[in-house]
Amino acid sequence: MHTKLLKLLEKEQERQKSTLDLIASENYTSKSVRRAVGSVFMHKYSEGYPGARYYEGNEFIDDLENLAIKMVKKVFKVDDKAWHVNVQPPSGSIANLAVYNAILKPGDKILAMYLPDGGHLSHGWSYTPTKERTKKEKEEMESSMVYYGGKKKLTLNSKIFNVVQYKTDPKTNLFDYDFIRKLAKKEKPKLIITGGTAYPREIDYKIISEIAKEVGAYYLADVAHEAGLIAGGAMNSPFDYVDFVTFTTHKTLRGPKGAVIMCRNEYADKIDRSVIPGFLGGPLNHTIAGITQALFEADTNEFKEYSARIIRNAKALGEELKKKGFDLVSGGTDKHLLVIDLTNKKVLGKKVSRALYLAGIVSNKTTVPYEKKSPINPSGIRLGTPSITTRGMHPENMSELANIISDAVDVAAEFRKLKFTEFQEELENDYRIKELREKVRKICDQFPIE
Ligand code: DSN
Repeated sequence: MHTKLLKLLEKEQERQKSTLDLIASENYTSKSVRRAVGSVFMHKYSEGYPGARYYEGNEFIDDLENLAIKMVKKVFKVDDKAWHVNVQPPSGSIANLAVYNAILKPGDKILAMYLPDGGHLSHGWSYTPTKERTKKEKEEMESSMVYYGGKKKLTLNSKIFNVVQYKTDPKTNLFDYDFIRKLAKKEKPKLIITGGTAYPREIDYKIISEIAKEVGAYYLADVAHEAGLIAGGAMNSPFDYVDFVTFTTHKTLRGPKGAVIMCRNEYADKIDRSVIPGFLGGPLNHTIAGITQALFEADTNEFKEYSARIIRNAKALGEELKKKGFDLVSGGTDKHLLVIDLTNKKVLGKKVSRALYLAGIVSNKTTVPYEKKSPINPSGIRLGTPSITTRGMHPENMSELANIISDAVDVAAEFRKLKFTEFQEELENDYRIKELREKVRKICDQFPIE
């Protein structure tokens, strides 16, 4: 390897080893997953599907893709005859677009979760810049429970489809299923989507499927965040209720970055033709190999225990943070992530996530429900436990972690009035942040990664 590249690789390895990753959508893969991804599978072109490829030389790639599909069905415990699997989408966004492309026509209506409440860009997002917003749009963004979008169509799907978004209840930050039912009856969407990146609670797939049936809509559950927790039996499975499931493979499922579409068999051809030639040329066979290895790892009792512990850790961390006066969106979590509204701490997400990073804790800023600030400097941070659980941490370790987080936020609050660069300089030199950084290093040594 070229020394310049090797140096970067070593630096990134050291960064990962010596920091605690609390980004809810990340994880550490096993050496075996990394070996599969770094393998000769990456050299091969294999446009098409097993048994029907455009290029020669695909006999083992066919076996690989069939094995991946078999393992997806096994791990998610779906009826082999009722469900179809496509393991080729390179990302969750492409997987979602491929579902829309398979079943919708331009102009069709999609009902999905509001992005700032924790939905996802790939479910459609448009907005009107603050200065140009009408009173009605302002009200829609800040207090209404439904959002009809703005002038600026930021994502391809919002340019093609008519996206309406439901929000959480402003008092509880939970979904109000009666409201979603009324909205669906009024809007008559062609597709209802659930799932996203920052809704800390279980989603009631059964109720949404009933609503979808009542209004004649397809139902897509995007379980990118929950996939590993569903595979491990720690969260409810959507498969009895939905038409389509999409998920990424690198979050709680602990594989390489990639994605999977699952659909009821009747949509198999539409989905496959939507993925290729609709979106892809050759699939990333090395990624499919890594996903297959991750699925074998997910098909074990260890993984079952791991996925349950991710949630126990998140709950324990949430409780410890609450003791420190942190305000958790929806009051807690049913899964692997916590969304903290920092409004009462008087310092916003951008500065807090930087303060935590300087202390060795990697997180991300996030919007909170009914967000009033810009997404560039939103009111919240999101914390997740998949990676620290992979490191071997348990609920009893969460109090120490909460103390470090709380102390770092206190320091951030002290310097909150400084401009961002000055704030960062001040914190880099602050002895308290340095002490916290040392504590984090010790935890990293105590719970090493492979
Ligand atoms: N970027 C992912 C997340 O952090 O949740 C979603 O795509």
